[in-house]
Amino acid sequence: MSLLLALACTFVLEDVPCSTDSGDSGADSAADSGDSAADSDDSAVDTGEDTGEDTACETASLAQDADGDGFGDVTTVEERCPTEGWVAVTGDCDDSDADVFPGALERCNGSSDACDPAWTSDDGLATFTDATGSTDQTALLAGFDGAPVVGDFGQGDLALCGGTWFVNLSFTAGGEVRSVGDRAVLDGGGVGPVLALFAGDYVVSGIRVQHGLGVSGGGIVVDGGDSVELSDLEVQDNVATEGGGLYVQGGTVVTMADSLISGNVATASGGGIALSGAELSVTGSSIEGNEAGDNGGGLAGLAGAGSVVTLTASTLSGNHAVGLGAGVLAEDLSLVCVGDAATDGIGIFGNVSDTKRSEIRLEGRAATASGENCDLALEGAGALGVVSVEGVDDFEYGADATFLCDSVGCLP
Ligand SMILES: [Ca+2]
Ligand SMILES: [Ca+2]
Ligand SMILES: [Ca+2]
Repeated sequence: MSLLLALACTFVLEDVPCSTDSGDSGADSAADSGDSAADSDDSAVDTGEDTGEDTACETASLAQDADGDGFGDVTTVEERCPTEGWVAVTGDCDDSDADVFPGALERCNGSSDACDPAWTSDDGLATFTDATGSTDQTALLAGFDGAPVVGDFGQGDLALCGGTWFVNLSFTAGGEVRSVGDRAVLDGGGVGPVLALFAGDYVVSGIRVQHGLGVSGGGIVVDGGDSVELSDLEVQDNVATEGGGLYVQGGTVVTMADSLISGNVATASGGGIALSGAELSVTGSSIEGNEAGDNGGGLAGLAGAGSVVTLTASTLSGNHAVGLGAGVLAEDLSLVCVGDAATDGIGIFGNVSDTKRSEIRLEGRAATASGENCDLALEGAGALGVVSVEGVDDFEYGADATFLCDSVGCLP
């Protein structure tokens, strides 16, 4: 028996220190103090003295809980001594994420956080995550057409899963607004701007922005942000005085990629987009079918603060202005259009003005426009496209045009 006890003691050495061997007192010699593996010689000394209290722990069927959420990974179950990191309850479907376990808050992230076998999608959920963790916004953001939820967020990440959200949201310290899974629709409810971004860095992706209403910006307003990345957006059917779809001011640098700005209306200038003192780089996007009650059917760079717009591999077409600049009105704006000689329909063409024919209108001394392989008309089109320079002349260009214009005129 003593040999068995000694072996058991050695086996459980890590978990049940043999120093708790209270029964050994009196009989164990001084040589016993170390209780190391070399202790095996103790067997003879211990004979008849152990009381049995130093037997191995009471084992149980336990699973490893690597992330410490209290639920173990069922594939790790084994019969063993109770130890920190091992628990009796299984069911953790991701033992590397402490926010995923049976009964956990279901977040908009494209997987089941509650380890629910019946889970199919997160559609209809909204989750805001900041430094303090994730909170469910689903009920908070449940507005109605004509009565959108007006909400302010600090720094953080708003994830939206599927569905339509009637909201007028403001962010004041940077963050992310994104769609997960099926494209989420943010609808301004015809009441206010859908999304307003102030100060900080932002990433906005995957959402559709519609039915917003504003003065400077109907769909998305960017004012004073440090850097803003817009990608894979659909900005449609918004209305404002200036910048029906998007309005950027306050020195912000905005990049927009793979997006559609369509069907927006400005009662004054910039049917699709208006800028005042901002920089916008557009890549792989379409600005089409927007309307301006005054100038700049697709885009307007407004007077008063210098702006820069670069259109690369993008199309600004089919827009309509009642006044000047069917496609683009450039006041305090430097416009650059970089097209593609190998592809027809990359540039600024097919826009209509009720007042004066022009794809691009330069107004004032600060306006410039340049093009490189920029289509100002489609190949084989009957009419050329016009760059109209205030008080100077109209300059005509076709497909793949290269030009450089300022307040004095255009070259070549
Ligand atoms: Ca766990
Ligand atoms: Ca977990
Ligand atoms: Ca989820």
